[in-house]
Amino acid sequence: MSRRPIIFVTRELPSLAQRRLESLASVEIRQHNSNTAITRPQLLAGIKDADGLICLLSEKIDSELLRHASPNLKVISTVSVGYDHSHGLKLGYTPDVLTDATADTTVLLALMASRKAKQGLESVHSGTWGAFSLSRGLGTQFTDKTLGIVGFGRIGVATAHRLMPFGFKRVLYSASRPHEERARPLNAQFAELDELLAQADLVCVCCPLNAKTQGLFSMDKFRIMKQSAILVNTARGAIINQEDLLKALDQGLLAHAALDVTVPEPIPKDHPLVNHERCTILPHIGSATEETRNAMGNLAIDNALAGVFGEPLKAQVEL
Ligand code: 8YV
Repeated sequence: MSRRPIIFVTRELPSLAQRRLESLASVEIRQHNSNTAITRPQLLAGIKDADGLICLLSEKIDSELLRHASPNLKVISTVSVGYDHSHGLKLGYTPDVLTDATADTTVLLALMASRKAKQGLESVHSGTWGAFSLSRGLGTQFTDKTLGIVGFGRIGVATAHRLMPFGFKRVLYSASRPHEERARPLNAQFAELDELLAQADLVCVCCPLNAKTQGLFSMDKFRIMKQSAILVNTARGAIINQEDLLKALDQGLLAHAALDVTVPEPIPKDHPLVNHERCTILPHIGSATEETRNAMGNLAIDNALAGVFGEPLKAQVEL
């Protein structure tokens, strides 16, 4: 190629990664430099003559969009571990670097739910804290309970390692197949999902969204869960049927749902789940630390550079 390859970037990257991006000499960077979401026409215009694309998961790259892309477009580099994009081109993603931050967020939500942090925070903010009570606002603890991990990949395993020191007596995991090596240090047992749901006191959803997991948590699953169980989802909103979740919470089929991911995102502030006293929602902050977002940005840059120069990507989605 006689000219420098063009990489189109749909968003400003975290500061360190952004600085690196701006210092690249071997490629021409074109960037949608606003912190607001890129519109579809802007995205179409951006990829018209690009050789590589760095984008977010929320900017769904579908086949219609790819038809408008430059014939030179060689690589899509998503700044996410999730890759529910259209395939057909080399697709880079950012696994591993966000495992710790996402597992940390799962622990955060599990503790918030078990210790009724939402209620506590609301009482502080509304001035209804009141006199000290030995019996009000009591949560539960994890000592001697059963932990259930749904999806035993990097994030599921890291979550189990973080949670076991809280005193769980055992950990069950469900996955498409047993993972004996990953399970051994945790003494974790493989279980069918229904068996896991019947026994777990804390259920952490750590599986990818795909045709099998879309709407996986619906009424039939909530009916199996313990009424005292806590459900945490840091994976994808669409894995849970939210209408069913609302009904299940109203009917007391589970104790609390703590979600970092919802459908849609952002979830409207008047959505019944937002205002439900037994539902805690965070605004998709799973990977939102300085360290992790910079590492994701850097890995996305590495993937894009490798793609435009015809080299193997550091982290390529294998389909
Ligand atoms: C991203 C995520 O920050 O990596 C993922 O799959 O959900 C988050 O870590 C977000 O999707 C931005 O692309």
